[in-house]
Amino acid sequence: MNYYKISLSLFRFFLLSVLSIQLSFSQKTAVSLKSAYQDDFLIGTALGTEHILEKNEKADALIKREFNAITPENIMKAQIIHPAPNRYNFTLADKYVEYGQKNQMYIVGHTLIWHSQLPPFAFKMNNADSVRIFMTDHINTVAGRYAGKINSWDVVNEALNEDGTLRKSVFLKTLGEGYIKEAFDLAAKADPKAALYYNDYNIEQPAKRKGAIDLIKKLQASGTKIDGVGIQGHWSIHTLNLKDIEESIMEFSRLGLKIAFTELDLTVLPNPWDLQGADVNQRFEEKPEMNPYKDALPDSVQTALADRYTDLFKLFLKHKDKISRVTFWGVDDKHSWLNGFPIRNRTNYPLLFDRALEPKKAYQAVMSLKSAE
Ligand code: 9MR
Repeated sequence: MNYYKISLSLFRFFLLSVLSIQLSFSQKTAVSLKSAYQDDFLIGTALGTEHILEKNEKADALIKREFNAITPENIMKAQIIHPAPNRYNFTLADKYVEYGQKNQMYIVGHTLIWHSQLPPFAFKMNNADSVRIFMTDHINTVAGRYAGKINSWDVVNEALNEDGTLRKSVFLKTLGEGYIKEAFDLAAKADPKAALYYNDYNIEQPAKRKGAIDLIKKLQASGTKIDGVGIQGHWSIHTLNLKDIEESIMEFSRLGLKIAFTELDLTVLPNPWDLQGADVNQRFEEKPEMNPYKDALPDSVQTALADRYTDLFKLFLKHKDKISRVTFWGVDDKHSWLNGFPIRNRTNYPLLFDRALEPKKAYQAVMSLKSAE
């Protein structure tokens, strides 16, 4: 009898130990970026038309497995969604929002007011009235249509020059600097539930950061709702500046804002002109020496990319209480805009998934930060 009881409790003990080992194993070995970082911040990706239409089964499975936030890379830009004064084209944007809803993803709207990718008619606007009509109609119609469905809007995109002054866009020239407040107020009214962000590149750099801080302080002082700042994060493995990024996280968060890294990618290609950022109007001539990894990425560069991503995500984790989301600008290397900018037809490797949609060393590096915690 005693012998029977002892073996029963030994058996129970054994069973419980196996179960708890299994449990802690499954907690430590997350199967995706979004599950690894679920207690920290959202992990997003930018979707192209082919992703929204679920054209490629492997890409589709990858997106649903790895990411819990999405941004439309192009299809919500005014040029596409608002091609003529009284004409809107919502086909793809509707599909994008449905895609996010059915997959329970955090849905970002990108972007309401941007000087670039405007429809041809908007470039012809030359007085305050016509620009105000465009802006009001655009924000009311687009943000209004998706009210309650979009979780966060990039309300104004790239309003600043590198020295922190305001970019002389059609909006600034006709409406003055008040256009930024007008845009945020219109968005807050059209979709009161969406988180409203100011989004820009290089705003981690001191001069431009100061411009962004001044702009945000003015909005706040005037009672305008602004919830966060999007630091785009188009960086390079050669020049990544963690100090600037950390200072920006601290300074923007002191304004009471959430920080999102909205368009993260790390170019590995040479950049002799020391070009930084993402001004889509800059292009440089094609030269073979500017495309050194045409056929494959050497191990040393693959490792350097993984190391820079490790540095970045360590910093993000250190400040996870201030960060709402980290979104990669694209799903995989083949799909990245950096294959065509600032020089056309190059082979770049800026993301965590390769051209065959397989995870790279950089992916393992980002994942292993969490299993090591
Ligand atoms: O990745 C986008 C690329 O496909 C477009 O051709 C380009 C112009 O619309 O915009 C790219 O995305 C930009 C984003 O919307 C705003 N920040 C800079 C991004 C890279 O240029």
